[in-house]
Amino acid sequence: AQDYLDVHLSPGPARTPTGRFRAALSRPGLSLIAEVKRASPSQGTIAALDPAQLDPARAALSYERGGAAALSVLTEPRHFGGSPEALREVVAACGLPTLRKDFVVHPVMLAEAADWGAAAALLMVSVLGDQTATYLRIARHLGLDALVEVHDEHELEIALASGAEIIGVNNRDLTTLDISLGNAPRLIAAARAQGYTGLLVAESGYRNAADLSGLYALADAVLVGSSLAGSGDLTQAVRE
Ligand code: IGP
Repeated sequence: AQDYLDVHLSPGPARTPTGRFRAALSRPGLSLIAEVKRASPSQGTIAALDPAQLDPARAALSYERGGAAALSVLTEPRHFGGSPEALREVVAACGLPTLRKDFVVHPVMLAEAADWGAAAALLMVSVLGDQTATYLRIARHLGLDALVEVHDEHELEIALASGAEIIGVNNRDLTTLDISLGNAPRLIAAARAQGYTGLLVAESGYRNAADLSGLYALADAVLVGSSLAGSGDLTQAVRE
């Protein structure tokens, strides 16, 4: 049955995994994944202090100069102001490994990510449920790393059982949009306590260097979006 799935759900040619996204996150210290995002359900259109930041490629280059290890680009248009072009432009302009950030609900979205030059794609356990392991296999077949996102204990169990090599814990509850900065540390500690040896990423709601202080001894990477568009000091903070 798995062979059938691998053949029939894999909508693109097999590619050799580069592991570039994973390698960038596994460097010593807290790696920054900087997110290119124009809008969000919680904030509406994100105001940029510097209008140049509204151009995806220019934003990406400034994040690279600021010390980001990897990039995340929203491709979802309706709620996040994203587009395939934003991802392609970022990949063309910037050498950092880049994640396709979208609500992946079909394998073809992973083939698109690979075609557009992404090194990784987001897989949300809240969306994929017990299909997460299947989507992970398809991502690997296409040469992509996967960031498997969870928000609570139940989703963490599914992610751990799926064989995910990178697990992200979202501080934002996507049903209420509420942020709780204690959520990522709590679930990251729970994953380590269960012997998980993969990479762990804290996601969402970080506004300044002080917000990151609890993460250094705990997480491999932090994913920051909105606050980078408005202020330049977080990339500096993470590099030091
Ligand atoms: C970034 P913030 O609060 O720094 O802008 O958050 C990122 O974590 C957030 O955009 C995000 C997201 C998602 C967006 C996390 N998981 C899933 C869309 C879909």
